Amino acid sequence: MLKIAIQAKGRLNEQSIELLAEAGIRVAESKRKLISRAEGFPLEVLYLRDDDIPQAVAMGVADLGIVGMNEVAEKGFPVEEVMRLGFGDCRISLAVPNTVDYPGLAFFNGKRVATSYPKILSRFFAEQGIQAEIHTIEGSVEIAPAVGMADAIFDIVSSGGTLISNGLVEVEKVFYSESVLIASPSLGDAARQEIGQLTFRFRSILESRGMKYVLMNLPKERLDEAIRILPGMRSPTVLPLAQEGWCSIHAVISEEQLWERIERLKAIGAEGILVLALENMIR
Ligand code: PRT
Ligand code: ZN
Repeated sequence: MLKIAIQAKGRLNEQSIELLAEAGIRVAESKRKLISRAEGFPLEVLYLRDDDIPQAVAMGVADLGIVGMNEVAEKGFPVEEVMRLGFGDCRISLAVPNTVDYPGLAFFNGKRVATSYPKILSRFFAEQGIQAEIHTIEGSVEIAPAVGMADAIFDIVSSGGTLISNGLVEVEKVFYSESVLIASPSLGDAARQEIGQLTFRFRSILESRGMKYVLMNLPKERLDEAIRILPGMRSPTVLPLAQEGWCSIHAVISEEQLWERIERLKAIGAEGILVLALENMIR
């Protein structure tokens, strides 16, 4: 049976459990548990701190893990990135006090930079030929400049609100991250096959996000024009209507395209347009 490590509590915990649930896999919420058996798939769930997940997977304590790319890159353990999971988006950026007149990367030469991501930062500085002092601190990195511990910080940013409320400005976006599914590199064929079943479910879920199922009635003579407007998995589904000269068209459209396409379809005579949520799209 596969073992998957997820974050016990924190930003990725809920969405990891939600993704599993959408894939038909029910797991206990962590609350003081270390390990639990899932329902709906042969899977054991290990609840860990996110910092420990890359190592647990590299050592084979867990076969799989759900964790931020930032942790994978910082820890540097040998794990396979199986797929990106589309949540936990953030970036790791360099930020300086808003009183600094920032001249570009050269600013960091000889400066003290506080971070919880020293490896990613030192790699970046080495590539850019910058010589700075990196101070590793865990937590509350954003207050380091105000208390005189550092001249700048290198930290996770998502909305940017934390930087602003600490009088800091984001000046270099260095590393983009989202949650990923990682796998132990030493897995056998049987485990890989089970992982394939799991990732098939995850891919279907991710692909159907942001998609809508659209149905409408249309005069048959405008069908060719409608097919050119509508994308589809292969092509739109066309069904006859009882009323002579009319048909019904069904198609899947992304949310970004939805309104523009609907306006064009209305313009060629589409009526009774229904837009439905799409639960899952299995290719
Ligand atoms: O206890 P454990 O070690 O498991 O959790 P943790 O406290 O180390 O991590 P946690 O739960 O805070 O974050 C887990 C993962 O979520 C991170 O490793 C990232 O991959 C991802 N993530 C996404 C974030 C953010 N967005 C984020 N905004 N992690 C942290 N933040 C912090 C950021 O540092 C800032 O201080 O949230 C604060 C608010 O950000 P703004 O820019 O929205 O204000
Ligand atoms: Zn952590």
